[in-house]
Amino acid sequence: MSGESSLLIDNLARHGVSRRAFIKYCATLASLMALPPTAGRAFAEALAKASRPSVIWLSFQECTGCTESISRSHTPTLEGLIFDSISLDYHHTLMAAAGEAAEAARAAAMQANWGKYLLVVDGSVPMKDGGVYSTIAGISNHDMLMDTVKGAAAVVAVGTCAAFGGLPKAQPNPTGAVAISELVKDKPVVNISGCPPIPVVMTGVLAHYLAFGTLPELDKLGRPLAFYGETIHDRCYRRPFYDQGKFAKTFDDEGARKGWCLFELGCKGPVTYNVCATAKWNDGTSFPIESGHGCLGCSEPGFWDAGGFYRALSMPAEPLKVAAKAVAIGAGVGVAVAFANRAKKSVARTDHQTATPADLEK
Ligand code: FSX
Repeated sequence: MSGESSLLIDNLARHGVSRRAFIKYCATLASLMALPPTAGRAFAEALAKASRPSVIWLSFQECTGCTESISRSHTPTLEGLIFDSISLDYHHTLMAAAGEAAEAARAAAMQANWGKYLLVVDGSVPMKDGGVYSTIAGISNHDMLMDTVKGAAAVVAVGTCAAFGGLPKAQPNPTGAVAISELVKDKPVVNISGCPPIPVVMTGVLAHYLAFGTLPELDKLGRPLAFYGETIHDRCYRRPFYDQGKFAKTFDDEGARKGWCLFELGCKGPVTYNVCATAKWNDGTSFPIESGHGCLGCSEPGFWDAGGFYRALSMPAEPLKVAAKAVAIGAGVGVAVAFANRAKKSVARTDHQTATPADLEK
């Protein structure tokens, strides 16, 4: 080992990342989390002083879309994330080793960082027939998860498959797929849902852990409130058309051409919590509704069976009664306080929702 500093800011500098670019990344995250400007700077300072934690990433029943998504993360890039922000000691999809060599790397990472490493999991776990439907190096997903979680500080369930069961759990669920939180009961589990999740949400949770050594405030489904505190509908640029009662009736009628609300074409934005409408995809280029297709509700429990993609929700086509409760956050308030207030604001809004995820099942 060299005597090089393990501080994040020093690692970034060694890899040619300027302080300016780093501050810009922190400002982007702070903005997505609705933190006040001064909190963004405090966030940057805390993150700069962070050391690299060890991360072990297990992939079970999934389509690799989650890894594909984070590898498209614009700031930091996946390379930056691996080499500068975290020490990714095991990731089957990305590492060169396989089989016994990969398992040796997992064991070594666990032993060297016992009690401190973050365990990231994507994909659900097959429980039927002794878990034979998905194995790695002859080890069932269940056994690998339960073995690896023993020395973990916390678990991050990435993607709706890991968070809620997702596509593998869709009827008739031939493998008996279950979510990570159904198996892990003695460690904190953060659910970063979405099929796949938005890259900046994944890196945001890791950045929060790096900066403060804690996991962010979560909603009742275990998701970070900063990103899942409001519905797609609440942040959608087509929302004014919903409020005016202007709806597209087909995908090629006049309303569709004018960009009216897609509610009657089955958009699940009113009952789906995520930041797609503001963070967007592909470096902030667009998101499904901006491309003319309704939200599928992929970040909610019950996706895919409960989607009913082209069936409208059974809720009134009138403006949602959302609490217009202002949350005053003083400019001098610290980041932790800002997060807490953000959580309260989100809960207040949730309390006033007229539709719930249960609508997805109708
Ligand atoms: Fe699932 Fe992810 Fe959808 Fe795919 O790892 S959330 S099927 S994007 O790949 O798990």
